[in-house]
Amino acid sequence: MISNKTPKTLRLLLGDQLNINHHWFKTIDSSVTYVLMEVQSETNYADHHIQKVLGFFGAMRHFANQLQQLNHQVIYIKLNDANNAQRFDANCAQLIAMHSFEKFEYQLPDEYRVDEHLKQFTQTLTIPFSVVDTEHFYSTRLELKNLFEGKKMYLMETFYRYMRKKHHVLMDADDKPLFGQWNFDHENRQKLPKAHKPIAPLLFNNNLSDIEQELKQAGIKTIGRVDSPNFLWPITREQSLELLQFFMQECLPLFGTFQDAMAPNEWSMYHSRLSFSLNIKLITPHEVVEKAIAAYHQNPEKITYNQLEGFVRQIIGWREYMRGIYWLKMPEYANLNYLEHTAKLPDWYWTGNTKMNCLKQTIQQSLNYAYAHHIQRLMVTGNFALLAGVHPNEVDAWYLGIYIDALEWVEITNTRGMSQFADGGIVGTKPYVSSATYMHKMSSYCTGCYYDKAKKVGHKACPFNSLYWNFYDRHEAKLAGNPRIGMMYNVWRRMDANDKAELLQQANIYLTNINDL
Ligand code: FAD
Ligand code: DLZ
Ligand code: SF4
Repeated sequence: MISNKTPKTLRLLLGDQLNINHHWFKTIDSSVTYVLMEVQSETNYADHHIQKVLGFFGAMRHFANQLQQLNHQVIYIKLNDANNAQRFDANCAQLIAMHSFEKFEYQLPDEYRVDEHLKQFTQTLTIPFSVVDTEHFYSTRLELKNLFEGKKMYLMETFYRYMRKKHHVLMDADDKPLFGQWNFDHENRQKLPKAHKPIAPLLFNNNLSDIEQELKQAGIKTIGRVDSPNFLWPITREQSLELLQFFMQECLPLFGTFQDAMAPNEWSMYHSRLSFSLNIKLITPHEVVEKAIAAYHQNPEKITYNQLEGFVRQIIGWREYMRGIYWLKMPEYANLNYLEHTAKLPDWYWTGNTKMNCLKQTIQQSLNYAYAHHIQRLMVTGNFALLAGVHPNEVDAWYLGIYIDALEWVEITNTRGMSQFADGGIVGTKPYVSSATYMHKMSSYCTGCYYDKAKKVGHKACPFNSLYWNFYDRHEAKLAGNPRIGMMYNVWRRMDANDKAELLQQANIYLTNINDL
């Protein structure tokens, strides 16, 4: 006789799989046990920011409690538990043997590394196993690959339009983009006016001091600072929804306008700071997009369409696109170094102790809050690392550790691809480099900086200015043919020979003394 009884099942939940609306949790089944575990394989694969580890553990512990309160059976392995084998596979194997589980189930990991780890683990099992979707993203892992099958270019804009059409987001009844245009960026991206004070960010005060003690006890190496009794990031779905609501009311009306603006001591401006909640799946991209559209309809005078479109593009465009590229190109992607960069990351990336105000501000706020907004990541820290010729492995390691939202699937495509051009143009069509001109256009960092933004060479000349030309000169063979930057090579080639030599000499002095800048 065939029995209909569910086999005694162990279901693994990773730290970034905290989606309470997953179909797994719709029924209470006494034959199913969920396991969440704090393990050193995850705390130690990078030098993480203390706020990142606390955020993950705090959210995982809350989620486990929530499941228990809903009457699900849960095993929670804490970092310092006596039997913790400190790896997903070893802990699961131990539990399966100890409790005689008859089936093992897990959700698709977002990272290639963990995906491989769990695939290998399941090959060792003598019980049946299965893997299910996380039910979080708009697109599947391979949807971008299928869309671009046979194509040489993987344009984000093509993917974005496909997503808009497929999910009928910001489309009219005739399946055309609202207001006849896909992209309203030309109305966005202004500098912050002098007298303008951005809204203060909504902060939480979760007490995570116990977890901080446990990390100390275990000797986990972390970077950055934290006020652990008043942990400021959301760690529950309720808090994430509160932050989402705050964004819609207070930030979305100016999101696009000041999306690229930077100012000293303003660490989040009008950005949503939802990336952590999204990446650990406390909220879904669908609900973020739906809430933004609803907020626009409720208040069209306050939230103009360009703000809404700019924001929606980040979520269904960039975020899903980066994930698609990741699953298309891994594992090769992690070794790409198109520009053959070899330098070390300057020491001050870990302290913020540099005289360059833009870098000092961005790095210090990253150490204080485990956060910097997109343009700070791209055009300040990323820009400098690229100009300085830093090896992409070093740049990746820094980004993977320092930001609370950093998970490889979204970190590496942004860092190695968009920011460092190490993929030779898969994600971006040109390297994002700039001199002090851009920094001054989009920020007020240059005012009050030790260096002079207008000087290219000599005492106190802004390092970005000579490093910028040095970068183009060094990579002429690889970049001059790029139609988006050919114009810069015309300027460089027409420049007076003495001026060129002086610029290269200045760049050389800065690169040789990079730790003293
Ligand atoms: P907002 O500006 O409010 O944007 C809303 C949301 O859009 C974000 O929460 C995010 O989910 C999404 N989004 C926006 N831009 C991107 C993008 N380029 N790629 C993917 N999603 C995007 N994002 C991460 O989530 N994790 C990372 O590890 C990460 N590393 C980055 C490294 C570099 C070098 C660069 C240039 C960007 C990186 N990003 C990363 C993308 C982006 O900077 C962050 O998503 C964003 O700053 C998070 O802050 P926010 O939630 O306030 O974003
Ligand atoms: C980032 C992180 C950290 C620091 N610690 C843990 C952990 O101890 N246990 C866990 O399940 N997840 C952790 N995470 C998130 C994982 O790295 C993330 O779930 C995988 O990388 C996804 O592939
Ligand atoms: Fe940065 Fe140069 Fe401006 Fe100083 S002058 S803030 S180093 S761009």
